Amino acid sequence: MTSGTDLRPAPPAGPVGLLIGGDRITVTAAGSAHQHVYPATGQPNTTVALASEVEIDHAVRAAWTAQREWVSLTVDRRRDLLVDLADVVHDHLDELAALNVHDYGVPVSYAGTAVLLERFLRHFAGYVDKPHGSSTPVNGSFDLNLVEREPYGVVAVIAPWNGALAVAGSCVAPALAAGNAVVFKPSELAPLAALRFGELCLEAGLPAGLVNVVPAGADGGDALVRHPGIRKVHFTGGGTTARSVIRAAATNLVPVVAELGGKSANLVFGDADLDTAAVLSAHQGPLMQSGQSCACASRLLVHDSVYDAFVEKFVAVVESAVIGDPFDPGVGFGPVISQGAVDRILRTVDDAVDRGTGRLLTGGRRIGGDLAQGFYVEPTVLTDVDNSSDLAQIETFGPVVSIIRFHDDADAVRLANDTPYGLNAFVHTRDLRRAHGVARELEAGSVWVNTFSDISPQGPYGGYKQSGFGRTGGIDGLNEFLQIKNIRIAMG
Ligand code: TXE
Repeated sequence: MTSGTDLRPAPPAGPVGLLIGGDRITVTAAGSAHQHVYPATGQPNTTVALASEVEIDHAVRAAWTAQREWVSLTVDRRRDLLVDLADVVHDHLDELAALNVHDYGVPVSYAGTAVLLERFLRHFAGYVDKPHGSSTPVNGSFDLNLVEREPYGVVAVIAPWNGALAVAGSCVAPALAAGNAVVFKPSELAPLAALRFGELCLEAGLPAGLVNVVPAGADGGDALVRHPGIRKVHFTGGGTTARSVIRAAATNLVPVVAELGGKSANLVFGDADLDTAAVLSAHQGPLMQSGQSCACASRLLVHDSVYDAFVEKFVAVVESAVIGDPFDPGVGFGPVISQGAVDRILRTVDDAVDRGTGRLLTGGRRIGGDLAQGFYVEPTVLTDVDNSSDLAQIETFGPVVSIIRFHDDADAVRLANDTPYGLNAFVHTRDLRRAHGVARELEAGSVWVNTFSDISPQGPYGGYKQSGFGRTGGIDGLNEFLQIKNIRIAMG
Protein backbone atom coordinates (compact mmCIF):
# COMPACT_ATOMS: atom_id res chain seq x y z
CA MET A 1 0.00 0.00 0.00
CA THR A 2 1.18 3.55 -0.57
CA SER A 3 2.02 6.13 2.12
CA GLY A 4 -0.74 7.26 4.43
CA THR A 5 -1.90 3.81 5.47
CA ASP A 6 -0.34 4.22 8.89
CA LEU A 7 -2.46 7.32 9.36
CA ARG A 8 -5.71 5.61 8.49
CA PRO A 9 -8.42 6.06 11.14
CA ALA A 10 -9.40 2.68 12.51
CA PRO A 11 -12.86 1.38 11.62
CA PRO A 12 -15.43 1.41 14.43
CA ALA A 13 -14.87 -1.51 16.77
CA GLY A 14 -17.61 -4.08 16.18
CA PRO A 15 -20.28 -4.97 16.60
CA VAL A 16 -21.75 -1.79 15.18
CA GLY A 17 -25.36 -1.39 16.19
CA LEU A 18 -28.55 0.32 15.29
CA LEU A 19 -29.55 3.75 16.57
CA ILE A 20 -33.16 3.71 17.75
CA GLY A 21 -34.66 6.47 19.86
CA GLY A 22 -31.15 7.44 20.94
CA ASP A 23 -30.28 3.89 22.06
CA ARG A 24 -27.48 1.91 20.40
CA ILE A 25 -28.63 -1.68 19.90
CA THR A 26 -25.94 -4.20 18.97
CA VAL A 27 -27.93 -7.39 19.47
CA THR A 28 -31.17 -7.73 17.53
CA ALA A 29 -34.10 -10.05 18.15
CA ALA A 30 -33.20 -12.12 15.13
CA GLY A 31 -29.51 -11.91 16.04
CA SER A 32 -28.61 -11.27 12.44
CA ALA A 33 -25.39 -9.44 11.69
CA HIS A 34 -23.38 -8.53 8.61
CA GLN A 35 -19.65 -9.13 8.38
CA HIS A 36 -18.48 -5.91 6.79
CA VAL A 37 -15.56 -6.30 4.38
CA TYR A 38 -13.22 -3.42 3.58
CA PRO A 39 -13.12 -3.32 -0.26
CA ALA A 40 -9.54 -2.06 -0.49
CA THR A 41 -8.12 -5.15 1.23
CA GLY A 42 -10.90 -7.72 0.98
CA GLN A 43 -10.55 -8.17 4.73
CA PRO A 44 -13.35 -8.03 7.34
CA ASN A 45 -13.21 -4.82 9.33
CA THR A 46 -16.25 -4.89 11.60
CA THR A 47 -19.59 -6.57 12.18
CA VAL A 48 -22.90 -4.79 11.87
CA ALA A 49 -26.14 -5.78 13.61
CA LEU A 50 -29.02 -5.88 11.14
CA ALA A 51 -32.50 -4.75 12.05
CA SER A 52 -35.30 -7.27 11.98
CA GLU A 53 -39.04 -6.63 12.07
CA VAL A 54 -38.85 -6.14 15.86
CA GLU A 55 -36.29 -3.34 15.70
CA ILE A 56 -38.05 -1.75 12.75
CA ASP A 57 -41.23 -1.56 14.82
CA HIS A 58 -39.31 0.00 17.72
CA ALA A 59 -37.80 2.55 15.38
CA VAL A 60 -41.13 3.57 13.85
CA ARG A 61 -42.71 3.95 17.29
CA ALA A 62 -39.76 6.00 18.53
CA ALA A 63 -40.04 8.14 15.43
CA TRP A 64 -43.72 8.97 16.05
CA THR A 65 -42.95 10.01 19.63
CA ALA A 66 -40.10 12.21 18.45
CA GLN A 67 -42.10 13.69 15.59
CA ARG A 68 -44.75 14.98 17.97
CA GLU A 69 -41.98 16.61 20.01
CA TRP A 70 -40.40 18.02 16.84
CA VAL A 71 -43.56 19.78 15.64
CA SER A 72 -44.19 21.12 19.13
CA LEU A 73 -41.08 23.27 18.65
CA THR A 74 -41.46 26.62 16.93
CA VAL A 75 -40.11 26.90 13.40
CA ASP A 76 -37.23 29.13 14.44
CA ARG A 77 -36.13 26.54 17.00
CA ARG A 78 -36.35 23.73 14.42
CA ARG A 79 -34.48 25.85 11.89
CA ASP A 80 -31.71 26.56 14.42
CA LEU A 81 -31.40 22.89 15.32
CA LEU A 82 -30.90 21.96 11.67
CA VAL A 83 -28.27 24.69 11.38
CA ASP A 84 -26.63 23.29 14.52
CA LEU A 85 -26.64 19.85 12.86
CA ALA A 86 -24.97 21.32 9.76
CA ASP A 87 -22.31 22.86 12.02
CA VAL A 88 -21.72 19.53 13.79
CA VAL A 89 -21.44 17.76 10.42
CA HIS A 90 -18.95 20.42 9.32
CA ASP A 91 -16.83 19.73 12.39
CA HIS A 92 -16.78 16.02 11.52
CA LEU A 93 -16.24 16.11 7.74
CA ASP A 94 -12.91 14.31 7.91
CA GLU A 95 -14.31 11.59 10.17
CA LEU A 96 -17.32 11.10 7.88
CA ALA A 97 -15.07 10.94 4.81
CA ALA A 98 -12.97 8.29 6.57
CA LEU A 99 -16.08 6.28 7.43
CA ASN A 100 -17.09 6.46 3.77
CA VAL A 101 -13.74 4.85 2.95
CA HIS A 102 -14.33 2.09 5.49
CA ASP A 103 -17.87 1.69 4.15
CA TYR A 104 -17.22 1.29 0.44
CA GLY A 105 -13.61 2.11 -0.34
CA VAL A 106 -14.27 5.47 -1.98
CA PRO A 107 -11.03 7.51 -1.98
CA VAL A 108 -10.81 10.05 0.85
CA SER A 109 -9.90 12.61 -1.83
CA TYR A 110 -13.54 12.28 -2.91
CA ALA A 111 -15.13 13.55 0.28
CA GLY A 112 -18.03 14.78 -1.83
CA THR A 113 -20.93 13.14 -0.06
CA ALA A 114 -20.01 14.47 3.40
CA VAL A 115 -19.72 17.99 1.98
CA LEU A 116 -23.02 17.54 0.14
CA LEU A 117 -24.68 16.52 3.41
CA GLU A 118 -23.67 19.78 5.08
CA ARG A 119 -24.79 21.84 2.07
CA PHE A 120 -28.20 20.17 1.94
CA LEU A 121 -28.71 20.64 5.68
CA ARG A 122 -27.98 24.36 5.47
CA HIS A 123 -30.19 24.69 2.41
CA PHE A 124 -33.21 22.96 3.90
CA ALA A 125 -32.82 24.62 7.30
CA GLY A 126 -33.59 27.79 5.36
CA TYR A 127 -37.03 26.50 4.39
CA VAL A 128 -38.23 25.68 7.90
CA ASP A 129 -39.40 29.18 8.86
CA LYS A 130 -40.65 30.12 5.39
CA PRO A 131 -44.29 29.98 4.21
CA HIS A 132 -45.41 26.50 3.24
CA GLY A 133 -49.02 27.28 2.44
CA SER A 134 -51.27 29.80 0.81
CA SER A 135 -54.87 30.99 0.71
CA THR A 136 -57.20 31.33 -2.26
CA PRO A 137 -60.55 32.98 -2.98
CA VAL A 138 -63.36 30.58 -3.82
CA ASN A 139 -66.20 30.86 -6.33
CA GLY A 140 -69.58 32.23 -5.22
CA SER A 141 -68.51 32.86 -1.66
CA PHE A 142 -66.35 34.94 0.62
CA ASP A 143 -65.23 31.93 2.62
CA LEU A 144 -61.66 31.73 3.79
CA ASN A 145 -59.88 28.95 1.94
CA LEU A 146 -56.45 27.91 3.24
CA VAL A 147 -54.07 25.60 1.40
CA GLU A 148 -51.81 24.06 4.03
CA ARG A 149 -48.75 21.88 3.54
CA GLU A 150 -48.24 19.47 6.41
CA PRO A 151 -45.67 16.79 7.26
CA TYR A 152 -46.55 13.14 6.71
CA GLY A 153 -45.40 12.26 10.24
CA VAL A 154 -42.90 9.39 9.94
CA VAL A 155 -41.17 8.64 6.64
CA ALA A 156 -38.79 5.86 5.59
CA VAL A 157 -35.59 6.77 3.77
CA ILE A 158 -33.72 3.87 2.17
CA ALA A 159 -30.20 4.43 0.86
CA PRO A 160 -27.87 2.52 -1.47
CA TRP A 161 -24.37 1.53 -0.36
CA ASN A 162 -22.68 4.16 -2.54
CA GLY A 163 -24.21 7.31 -1.12
CA ALA A 164 -25.67 7.07 2.38
CA LEU A 165 -24.46 10.57 3.32
CA ALA A 166 -25.67 12.04 0.04
CA VAL A 167 -29.10 10.52 0.72
CA ALA A 168 -28.99 11.77 4.31
CA GLY A 169 -28.57 15.24 2.84
CA SER A 170 -30.95 15.04 -0.09
CA CYS A 171 -33.69 13.09 1.73
CA VAL A 172 -33.36 13.14 5.53
CA ALA A 173 -32.65 16.88 5.67
CA PRO A 174 -35.80 17.94 3.74
CA ALA A 175 -37.89 15.37 5.61
CA LEU A 176 -36.85 16.98 8.91
CA ALA A 177 -37.27 20.49 7.53
CA ALA A 178 -40.83 19.57 6.53
CA GLY A 179 -41.58 18.46 10.11
CA ASN A 180 -41.24 14.68 9.77
CA ALA A 181 -39.32 12.10 11.74
CA VAL A 182 -37.24 9.59 9.80
CA VAL A 183 -36.43 5.91 9.93
CA PHE A 184 -33.23 5.86 7.87
CA LYS A 185 -32.11 2.50 6.49
CA PRO A 186 -28.63 2.47 4.99
CA SER A 187 -27.45 -0.52 3.01
CA GLU A 188 -26.10 -3.44 5.01
CA LEU A 189 -23.00 -3.05 2.83
CA ALA A 190 -22.25 0.50 3.99
CA PRO A 191 -23.82 1.46 7.34
CA LEU A 192 -20.94 3.15 9.16
CA ALA A 193 -21.18 6.75 7.96
CA ALA A 194 -24.97 6.70 8.22
CA LEU A 195 -24.82 5.49 11.83
CA ARG A 196 -22.34 8.23 12.68
CA PHE A 197 -24.71 10.76 11.09
CA GLY A 198 -27.45 9.51 13.40
CA GLU A 199 -25.21 10.10 16.40
CA LEU A 200 -24.35 13.60 15.16
CA CYS A 201 -28.08 14.36 15.08
CA LEU A 202 -28.19 13.59 18.81
CA GLU A 203 -25.02 15.65 19.45
CA ALA A 204 -26.66 18.61 17.68
CA GLY A 205 -29.62 18.42 20.05
CA LEU A 206 -32.29 16.92 17.79
CA PRO A 207 -34.87 14.93 19.77
CA ALA A 208 -33.87 11.28 20.31
CA GLY A 209 -35.80 9.17 17.82
CA LEU A 210 -36.22 11.94 15.28
CA VAL A 211 -33.60 10.22 13.13
CA ASN A 212 -33.37 6.45 13.66
CA VAL A 213 -30.66 4.59 11.73
CA VAL A 214 -31.43 0.92 11.13
CA PRO A 215 -28.97 -0.95 8.91
CA ALA A 216 -30.74 -3.92 7.40
CA GLY A 217 -30.89 -6.04 4.30
CA ALA A 218 -33.87 -6.86 2.12
CA ASP A 219 -35.94 -8.36 4.95
CA GLY A 220 -35.53 -5.39 7.24
CA GLY A 221 -36.09 -3.01 4.37
CA ASP A 222 -39.28 -4.82 3.38
CA ALA A 223 -40.55 -4.75 6.98
CA LEU A 224 -39.90 -1.01 7.08
CA VAL A 225 -41.81 -0.28 3.88
CA ARG A 226 -44.74 -2.43 5.00
CA HIS A 227 -44.91 -0.99 8.52
CA PRO A 228 -48.34 0.64 9.10
CA GLY A 229 -46.64 3.56 10.84
CA ILE A 230 -44.78 4.64 7.70
CA ARG A 231 -46.54 7.36 5.72
CA LYS A 232 -44.08 7.84 2.83
CA VAL A 233 -41.07 6.00 1.41
CA HIS A 234 -38.06 7.58 -0.29
CA PHE A 235 -36.05 4.85 -2.00
CA THR A 236 -32.67 5.23 -3.67
CA GLY A 237 -31.23 2.17 -5.33
CA GLY A 238 -31.60 -0.12 -8.28
CA GLY A 239 -34.66 -0.74 -10.41
CA THR A 240 -35.08 -4.38 -9.41
CA THR A 241 -35.27 -3.49 -5.73
CA ALA A 242 -37.47 -0.52 -6.49
CA ARG A 243 -40.10 -2.87 -7.91
CA SER A 244 -40.07 -4.86 -4.67
CA VAL A 245 -40.35 -1.66 -2.64
CA ILE A 246 -43.27 -0.36 -4.69
CA ARG A 247 -45.10 -3.67 -4.40
CA ALA A 248 -44.58 -3.65 -0.62
CA ALA A 249 -45.66 -0.01 -0.35
CA ALA A 250 -48.90 -0.93 -2.08
CA THR A 251 -49.81 -2.87 1.09
CA ASN A 252 -50.74 0.37 2.83
CA LEU A 253 -50.98 2.47 -0.34
CA VAL A 254 -47.94 4.44 0.77
CA PRO A 255 -46.46 6.87 -1.79
CA VAL A 256 -42.91 6.21 -2.96
CA VAL A 257 -40.19 8.40 -4.44
CA ALA A 258 -37.70 6.36 -6.45
CA GLU A 259 -34.18 7.57 -7.29
CA LEU A 260 -32.81 4.78 -9.46
CA GLY A 261 -30.02 3.83 -11.78
CA GLY A 262 -28.88 5.20 -15.08
CA LYS A 263 -26.90 4.56 -18.27
CA SER A 264 -26.13 8.16 -18.97
CA ALA A 265 -25.08 9.44 -22.38
CA ASN A 266 -22.16 11.85 -22.63
CA LEU A 267 -22.21 13.73 -25.96
CA VAL A 268 -18.99 15.25 -27.36
CA PHE A 269 -19.72 17.43 -30.39
CA GLY A 270 -17.23 18.47 -33.06
CA ASP A 271 -16.90 22.01 -31.65
CA ALA A 272 -16.23 20.92 -28.05
CA ASP A 273 -13.13 21.88 -26.09
CA LEU A 274 -11.64 18.40 -26.37
CA ASP A 275 -9.08 18.70 -23.58
CA THR A 276 -11.68 19.85 -21.05
CA ALA A 277 -14.23 17.34 -22.33
CA ALA A 278 -11.68 14.53 -21.98
CA VAL A 279 -10.96 15.37 -18.33
CA LEU A 280 -14.63 15.85 -17.43
CA SER A 281 -15.63 12.65 -19.25
CA ALA A 282 -12.93 10.58 -17.54
CA HIS A 283 -13.95 11.88 -14.13
CA GLN A 284 -17.67 11.45 -14.77
CA GLY A 285 -17.17 8.08 -16.44
CA PRO A 286 -14.88 5.33 -15.15
CA LEU A 287 -13.00 7.27 -12.46
CA MET A 288 -15.45 8.92 -10.02
CA GLN A 289 -16.25 6.33 -7.32
CA SER A 290 -14.79 3.77 -9.80
CA GLY A 291 -17.90 4.23 -11.93
CA GLN A 292 -20.13 3.19 -9.02
CA SER A 293 -22.44 6.13 -9.33
CA CYS A 294 -25.95 6.51 -10.66
CA ALA A 295 -24.60 9.56 -12.51
CA CYS A 296 -21.83 7.61 -14.25
CA ALA A 297 -21.48 8.80 -17.86
CA SER A 298 -21.12 5.24 -19.09
CA ARG A 299 -22.02 5.82 -22.77
CA LEU A 300 -19.62 8.24 -24.43
CA LEU A 301 -21.03 9.43 -27.78
CA VAL A 302 -18.47 11.23 -29.96
CA HIS A 303 -18.97 13.07 -33.26
CA ASP A 304 -17.17 11.55 -36.26
CA SER A 305 -15.16 14.69 -36.89
CA VAL A 306 -13.29 14.53 -33.57
CA TYR A 307 -13.53 10.84 -32.80
CA ASP A 308 -9.89 9.78 -33.08
CA ALA A 309 -8.49 12.95 -31.52
CA PHE A 310 -10.90 12.89 -28.59
CA VAL A 311 -10.62 9.15 -27.88
CA GLU A 312 -6.83 9.49 -27.70
CA LYS A 313 -7.11 12.34 -25.19
CA PHE A 314 -9.80 10.58 -23.18
CA VAL A 315 -7.91 7.27 -22.87
CA ALA A 316 -4.76 9.17 -21.84
CA VAL A 317 -6.64 10.82 -18.95
CA VAL A 318 -8.23 7.52 -17.90
CA GLU A 319 -4.84 5.76 -17.91
CA SER A 320 -3.33 8.55 -15.80
CA ALA A 321 -5.63 7.74 -12.87
CA VAL A 322 -3.81 7.33 -9.55
CA ILE A 323 -4.94 3.94 -8.27
CA GLY A 324 -4.30 2.70 -4.75
CA ASP A 325 -5.12 2.99 -1.08
CA PRO A 326 -8.30 5.04 -0.68
CA PHE A 327 -6.87 6.58 2.48
CA ASP A 328 -3.99 8.05 0.50
CA PRO A 329 -5.02 11.65 -0.31
CA GLY A 330 -3.14 11.41 -3.61
CA VAL A 331 -5.27 8.49 -4.82
CA GLY A 332 -8.30 9.19 -7.00
CA PHE A 333 -9.34 5.67 -8.00
CA GLY A 334 -10.24 2.97 -5.47
CA PRO A 335 -11.80 -0.49 -5.40
CA VAL A 336 -15.30 -1.59 -6.29
CA ILE A 337 -17.64 -2.72 -3.53
CA SER A 338 -17.20 -6.49 -3.52
CA GLN A 339 -15.81 -9.63 -5.11
CA GLY A 340 -19.24 -10.10 -6.68
CA ALA A 341 -18.97 -6.70 -8.31
CA VAL A 342 -15.50 -7.57 -9.67
CA ASP A 343 -16.85 -10.76 -11.20
CA ARG A 344 -19.93 -9.05 -12.66
CA ILE A 345 -17.97 -6.15 -14.17
CA LEU A 346 -15.27 -8.34 -15.76
CA ARG A 347 -17.92 -10.72 -17.09
CA THR A 348 -19.71 -7.80 -18.73
CA VAL A 349 -16.52 -6.69 -20.47
CA ASP A 350 -15.54 -10.20 -21.55
CA ASP A 351 -19.02 -10.89 -22.94
CA ALA A 352 -18.94 -7.69 -25.02
CA VAL A 353 -15.53 -8.51 -26.46
CA ASP A 354 -16.50 -12.16 -27.13
CA ARG A 355 -19.71 -11.10 -28.90
CA GLY A 356 -17.96 -8.37 -30.86
CA THR A 357 -20.26 -5.65 -29.46
CA GLY A 358 -17.27 -3.65 -28.25
CA ARG A 359 -13.51 -3.42 -28.83
CA LEU A 360 -11.33 -3.13 -25.71
CA LEU A 361 -9.10 -0.03 -25.76
CA THR A 362 -7.77 -0.11 -22.19
CA GLY A 363 -8.42 -1.94 -18.89
CA GLY A 364 -10.70 -4.92 -18.54
CA ARG A 365 -8.67 -6.77 -15.90
CA ARG A 366 -8.49 -7.14 -12.14
CA ILE A 367 -5.58 -5.20 -10.63
CA GLY A 368 -2.96 -7.38 -8.96
CA GLY A 369 0.31 -6.61 -7.21
CA ASP A 370 -0.07 -5.09 -3.77
CA LEU A 371 -3.74 -4.38 -4.55
CA ALA A 372 -4.53 -8.01 -5.39
CA GLN A 373 -6.36 -8.60 -2.10
CA GLY A 374 -8.68 -5.68 -2.76
CA PHE A 375 -11.56 -5.50 -5.22
CA TYR A 376 -9.76 -3.40 -7.84
CA VAL A 377 -10.78 -3.35 -11.49
CA GLU A 378 -8.83 -1.33 -14.06
CA PRO A 379 -10.58 1.72 -15.51
CA THR A 380 -11.93 0.21 -18.71
CA VAL A 381 -12.82 1.71 -22.10
CA LEU A 382 -14.36 -0.09 -25.06
CA THR A 383 -14.93 1.49 -28.45
CA ASP A 384 -17.07 0.76 -31.51
CA VAL A 385 -19.75 -0.32 -29.05
CA ASP A 386 -23.16 -1.41 -30.36
CA ASN A 387 -25.68 0.84 -28.60
CA SER A 388 -28.24 -1.98 -28.57
CA SER A 389 -25.89 -4.41 -26.80
CA ASP A 390 -26.12 -5.41 -23.12
CA LEU A 391 -22.92 -3.47 -22.51
CA ALA A 392 -24.63 -0.26 -23.63
CA GLN A 393 -28.11 -0.99 -22.27
CA ILE A 394 -27.56 -2.48 -18.81
CA GLU A 395 -26.17 -0.46 -15.90
CA THR A 396 -22.68 -1.83 -15.21
CA PHE A 397 -22.11 0.14 -11.99
CA GLY A 398 -18.37 -0.10 -12.38
CA PRO A 399 -15.39 1.61 -14.10
CA VAL A 400 -16.48 0.75 -17.64
CA VAL A 401 -17.28 3.23 -20.43
CA SER A 402 -18.55 2.47 -23.93
CA ILE A 403 -17.61 4.79 -26.77
CA ILE A 404 -20.11 5.16 -29.62
CA ARG A 405 -19.74 7.26 -32.77
CA PHE A 406 -22.44 9.64 -34.06
CA HIS A 407 -22.82 11.61 -37.30
CA ASP A 408 -24.99 14.62 -36.49
CA ASP A 409 -27.09 16.19 -33.74
CA ALA A 410 -30.20 14.14 -34.51
CA ASP A 411 -28.17 10.92 -34.50
CA ALA A 412 -26.64 11.87 -31.14
CA VAL A 413 -30.04 12.50 -29.55
CA ARG A 414 -31.48 9.31 -30.99
CA LEU A 415 -28.64 7.18 -29.63
CA ALA A 416 -28.65 8.97 -26.28
CA ASN A 417 -32.38 8.41 -25.79
CA ASP A 418 -32.26 4.78 -26.94
CA THR A 419 -32.12 3.42 -23.37
CA PRO A 420 -34.72 2.49 -20.73
CA TYR A 421 -33.02 4.92 -18.34
CA GLY A 422 -33.22 8.70 -18.14
CA LEU A 423 -31.27 9.99 -15.14
CA ASN A 424 -28.43 12.20 -16.45
CA ALA A 425 -27.07 13.36 -19.78
CA PHE A 426 -23.93 15.36 -20.54
CA VAL A 427 -23.30 17.73 -23.47
CA HIS A 428 -19.94 19.16 -24.58
CA THR A 429 -20.23 21.94 -27.14
CA ARG A 430 -19.38 25.61 -27.55
CA ASP A 431 -22.58 26.25 -29.52
CA LEU A 432 -25.24 27.76 -27.24
CA ARG A 433 -28.09 27.01 -29.62
CA ARG A 434 -27.01 23.36 -29.87
CA ALA A 435 -26.61 23.11 -26.07
CA HIS A 436 -30.17 24.37 -25.50
CA GLY A 437 -31.66 22.44 -28.38
CA VAL A 438 -30.06 19.11 -27.53
CA ALA A 439 -30.74 19.53 -23.80
CA ARG A 440 -34.44 19.87 -24.55
CA GLU A 441 -34.43 16.77 -26.74
CA LEU A 442 -32.64 14.51 -24.25
CA GLU A 443 -34.89 12.26 -22.11
CA ALA A 444 -33.12 12.78 -18.80
CA GLY A 445 -33.99 14.39 -15.49
CA SER A 446 -30.67 16.25 -15.38
CA VAL A 447 -28.64 17.61 -18.30
CA TRP A 448 -25.11 18.91 -17.63
CA VAL A 449 -23.52 21.15 -20.26
CA ASN A 450 -19.70 21.44 -20.25
CA THR A 451 -19.58 20.29 -16.63
CA PHE A 452 -19.87 17.16 -14.50
CA SER A 453 -22.81 16.17 -12.27
CA ASP A 454 -22.13 18.83 -9.66
CA ILE A 455 -25.29 18.18 -7.65
CA SER A 456 -26.46 21.20 -5.66
CA PRO A 457 -29.17 21.45 -3.00
CA GLN A 458 -31.00 24.00 -5.18
CA GLY A 459 -31.39 21.95 -8.36
CA PRO A 460 -34.02 19.19 -8.44
CA TYR A 461 -32.44 15.80 -9.18
CA GLY A 462 -34.25 12.69 -10.34
CA GLY A 463 -35.08 10.43 -13.23
CA TYR A 464 -37.10 10.10 -16.41
CA LYS A 465 -38.32 6.68 -17.57
CA GLN A 466 -36.86 3.75 -15.56
CA SER A 467 -34.50 6.00 -13.63
CA GLY A 468 -37.33 6.71 -11.25
CA PHE A 469 -39.81 9.40 -10.27
CA GLY A 470 -39.92 12.21 -7.76
CA ARG A 471 -37.18 14.70 -7.06
CA THR A 472 -34.61 15.59 -4.42
CA GLY A 473 -33.30 19.10 -3.96
CA GLY A 474 -34.90 22.51 -3.91
CA ILE A 475 -38.56 23.23 -3.26
CA ASP A 476 -39.47 20.09 -5.24
CA GLY A 477 -37.41 18.01 -2.84
CA LEU A 478 -39.04 19.65 0.17
CA ASN A 479 -42.56 19.16 -1.18
CA GLU A 480 -41.94 15.42 -1.50
CA PHE A 481 -42.15 15.38 2.30
CA LEU A 482 -45.24 17.59 2.66
CA GLN A 483 -48.85 16.69 2.03
CA ILE A 484 -51.50 19.21 1.04
CA LYS A 485 -54.61 20.01 3.09
CA ASN A 486 -57.36 22.36 1.97
CA ILE A 487 -59.21 24.14 4.80
CA ARG A 488 -62.33 26.15 4.00
CA ILE A 489 -63.90 28.34 6.68
CA ALA A 490 -67.42 29.60 6.15
CA MET A 491 -67.64 33.38 6.53
CA GLY A 492 -71.39 33.53 6.47
O1 TXE B 1 -28.98 -0.84 -4.65
P1 TXE B 1 -30.06 -1.89 -4.15
P2 TXE B 1 -27.44 -0.79 -4.21
C1 TXE B 1 -28.54 3.12 -7.64
C2 TXE B 1 -27.47 2.70 -8.62
C3 TXE B 1 -27.54 1.21 -8.53
C4 TXE B 1 -27.91 0.96 -7.08
C5 TXE B 1 -26.68 0.51 -6.31
O2 TXE B 1 -27.72 3.18 -9.89
O3 TXE B 1 -28.57 0.75 -9.37
O4 TXE B 1 -28.39 2.20 -6.56
O5 TXE B 1 -26.95 0.54 -4.94
C6 TXE B 1 -32.35 -2.00 0.28
N1 TXE B 1 -37.20 -3.66 0.45
N2 TXE B 1 -28.31 4.48 -7.18
O6 TXE B 1 -26.72 -1.96 -4.78
O7 TXE B 1 -29.53 -3.28 -4.15
C7 TXE B 1 -30.89 -2.30 0.35
O8 TXE B 1 -30.57 -2.88 1.61
C8 TXE B 1 -36.64 -2.53 0.95
C9 TXE B 1 -29.20 5.54 -7.68
O9 TXE B 1 -27.36 -0.57 -2.75
O10 TXE B 1 -31.25 -1.58 -4.93
C10 TXE B 1 -30.28 -0.91 0.18
O11 TXE B 1 -30.32 -0.22 1.40
N3 TXE B 1 -35.32 -2.23 0.84
C11 TXE B 1 -29.06 6.82 -6.91
C12 TXE B 1 -31.24 -0.26 -0.82
O12 TXE B 1 -32.43 -1.04 -0.78
C13 TXE B 1 -34.54 -3.12 0.19
C14 TXE B 1 -27.65 7.19 -6.57
C15 TXE B 1 -30.71 -0.23 -2.24
O13 TXE B 1 -30.31 -1.52 -2.59
C16 TXE B 1 -35.05 -4.33 -0.36
C17 TXE B 1 -26.91 6.06 -6.06
C18 TXE B 1 -36.44 -4.58 -0.20
N4 TXE B 1 -37.02 -5.69 -0.67
C19 TXE B 1 -27.22 4.75 -6.42
N5 TXE B 1 -34.01 -5.00 -0.94
C20 TXE B 1 -29.75 8.04 -7.53
N6 TXE B 1 -30.56 7.90 -8.56
O14 TXE B 1 -29.58 9.13 -7.01
C21 TXE B 1 -32.91 -4.23 -0.75
N7 TXE B 1 -33.22 -3.12 -0.08
